Amino acid sequence: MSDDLETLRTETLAALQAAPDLRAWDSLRVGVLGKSGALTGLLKGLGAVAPEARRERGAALNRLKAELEEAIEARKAALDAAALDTRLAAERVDISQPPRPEPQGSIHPISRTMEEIHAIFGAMGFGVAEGPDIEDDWRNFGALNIPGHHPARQDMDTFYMPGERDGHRLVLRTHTSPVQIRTMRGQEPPIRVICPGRTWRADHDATHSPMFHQCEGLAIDRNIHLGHLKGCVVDFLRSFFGIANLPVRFRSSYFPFTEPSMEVDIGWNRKTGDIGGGGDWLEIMGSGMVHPKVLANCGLDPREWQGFAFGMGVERIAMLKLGIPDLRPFYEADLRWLRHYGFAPLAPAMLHEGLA
Ligand code: 2NL
Repeated sequence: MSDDLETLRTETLAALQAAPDLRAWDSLRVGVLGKSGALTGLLKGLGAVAPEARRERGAALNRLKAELEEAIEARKAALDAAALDTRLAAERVDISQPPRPEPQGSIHPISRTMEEIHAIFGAMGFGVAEGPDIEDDWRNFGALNIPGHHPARQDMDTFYMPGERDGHRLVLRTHTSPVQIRTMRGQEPPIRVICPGRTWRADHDATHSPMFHQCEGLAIDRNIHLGHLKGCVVDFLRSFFGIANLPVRFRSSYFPFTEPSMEVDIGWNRKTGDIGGGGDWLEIMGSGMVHPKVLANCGLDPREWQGFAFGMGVERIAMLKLGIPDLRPFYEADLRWLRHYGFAPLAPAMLHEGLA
């Protein structure tokens, strides 16, 4: 190989090894193999070489070109690998690090309370029935034996909606009883359902909200009697409050849709607010045997079918169980209140926990 080719070879190989990065590598490549590169220039000058020396020099130039091309590609591969190593080292993830805490939502105490009611009655064999918030006044009042002159029907307590259905005025349901009317009219007994849901009354102060929640329950079968009602309600209350010997009292009362009707009281301490002992009584729910007229309104023969029903306010029993003093924050979406009174999303609903 002639001296000028040997020099080009040595210098290029040395410069390649010294090229610190892909930029330096690329300008070196262009300087040797590019359009006006050193080797390209020598190839172009071949024509001016004397014919007797041209063949040998041409062959030497081509060998040099092949060698340099290979060396240049090899250097690129080495630089690429080094760049990847640097990046991998810089971007390494330490999988032993604990995860960063993320804000987590919580279950609203109303939802949680309804889940607990569902879990307890579910274990007794009750299913869940739901219905629309907008009802007609026959399902909300008439079918339940609530007379037209009843104060609950007056405009001051009930939200009446524009329009009508089958000649009946539309209302926002004032209780979840219309769901039970739908259930009795829609399926054959035996029936065991609870009906949790949103209810509406034109009432707004510290202890009343125009929107609130109720859970009613209904069992219809042959030969259902007051003993079944008392057994289910006492078991429910003791399970819900987690107090095995919770005192429960049934006090005779009146509802148009049940006969006989009973208010249910639990033992508590009026001074401390503690549920359980204390010698005082607190009204907690209403109950009774479904009125024969209500059964007949649903197409059931009262001589064949009987049943019991009950109803409770979800906010009220949630406040008592959880020690929540004020009704209004339930609907204010205050994150501090929700974090304080909310429940972990994946915690299962309690089921007969705390019973001795
Ligand atoms: C209360 C009282 C009660 C019912 C609700 C009911 C439903 C049908 C037939 C008969 Cl379809 N009764 N529901 C019965 C007794 C009491 O609730 O104080 N609720 C907060």
